[in-house]
Amino acid sequence: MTADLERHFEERYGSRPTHVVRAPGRVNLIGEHIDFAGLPVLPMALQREVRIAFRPREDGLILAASRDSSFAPCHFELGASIEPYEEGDWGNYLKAAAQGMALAYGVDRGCDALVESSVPVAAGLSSSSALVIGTAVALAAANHRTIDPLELAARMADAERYVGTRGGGMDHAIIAGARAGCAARVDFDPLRLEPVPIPPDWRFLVADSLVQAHKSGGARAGYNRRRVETDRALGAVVARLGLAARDVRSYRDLLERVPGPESLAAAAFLPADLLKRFRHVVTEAARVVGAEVTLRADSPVGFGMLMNGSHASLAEDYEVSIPELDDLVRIARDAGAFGARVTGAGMGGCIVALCSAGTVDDVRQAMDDRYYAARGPKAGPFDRLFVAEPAPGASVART
Ligand code: NG1
Repeated sequence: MTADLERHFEERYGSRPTHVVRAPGRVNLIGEHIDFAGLPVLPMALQREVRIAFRPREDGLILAASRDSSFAPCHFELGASIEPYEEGDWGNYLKAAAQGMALAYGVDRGCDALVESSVPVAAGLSSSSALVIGTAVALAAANHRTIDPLELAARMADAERYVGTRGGGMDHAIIAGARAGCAARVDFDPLRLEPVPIPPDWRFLVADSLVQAHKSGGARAGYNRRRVETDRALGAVVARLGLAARDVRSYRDLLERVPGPESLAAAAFLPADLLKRFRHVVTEAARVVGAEVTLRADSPVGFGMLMNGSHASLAEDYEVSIPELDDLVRIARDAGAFGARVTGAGMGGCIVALCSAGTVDDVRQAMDDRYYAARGPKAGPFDRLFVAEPAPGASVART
């Protein structure tokens, strides 16, 4: 695969690349829409990855192309204030990273780059953040900078907001800092990563609904609106409890002072839609705590129940599921999965189902028969349905 990428690079730019970066996609096992609330989450990096072959330039230009011809080649000048392309243009993720690297580290040397990716786009597997982290790692190497992965992750979480999404920091953290064979509990402010090994018999099956949720386009408004509602709910409850807003800036601050059940009781006055958002965040935070315990205890039954609870909350309270995702979740559970849930931002994209080595083939078959067969050959079977392998974080190698 990499040899192929290097050959295409040479055809396009006339000489060999000097480096290849890989940056994995991620599947979030549990802890959805709470990273931006400052609460811990439990994602895992994937074997599906973005690869960038590049060669540093003497000037500050970035020339980039993708092996996927639906993404047009682009070029721009590195700098602290880069004019964005139109909304939805993939080049904005490159610009986000480039501007972030210029602002944070003063990098001024660009590169010629060729990108390829096996992470499905707009599927909740973080293809966008993999591209951002991958670009940042390339620019760091091109400028002879060694940057701590978690520091880079924190900077790039801020940098990706360039595309207009008010996202959290989960994706960048796991993409930059994952350890092979492990999921990780990600804590925020300050960003920390605690690897948690995946027991040998656990299989996380990822299934794409084939409904795309473009966060640089349509799904952005839905994501941001929920975030605003979630913040408003917090502000109202903090005021109701007579707490000082300057002391309680996040759900994490609140839950450190007022435990979940009491916070929920105090939120009963909220209008229905805000109460739902509030309840999702508070209950999901508790599920993440339980999930880490069940993962460490090798209890897939317990973990699966928490995944099911997470899906119900995302569907009913956070309202980011869609009928296709609910179908996939139901099929997985009927076929013997311990639990299943929408993963990532939702409104399209993928589900993740926890199976054992013994049941994973049955679950996969059931999804093929009951979901994909009716939808025709829109995507190869490998593309839409695969077992996630816990991969290491982003890296760069000389060619
Ligand atoms: P995806 O699934 O990649 O769209 C988004 C946010 C995460 C997190 C999840 C929901 C970005 C880059 N990613 O991820 O921070 O909030 O939604 O849990 O904004």
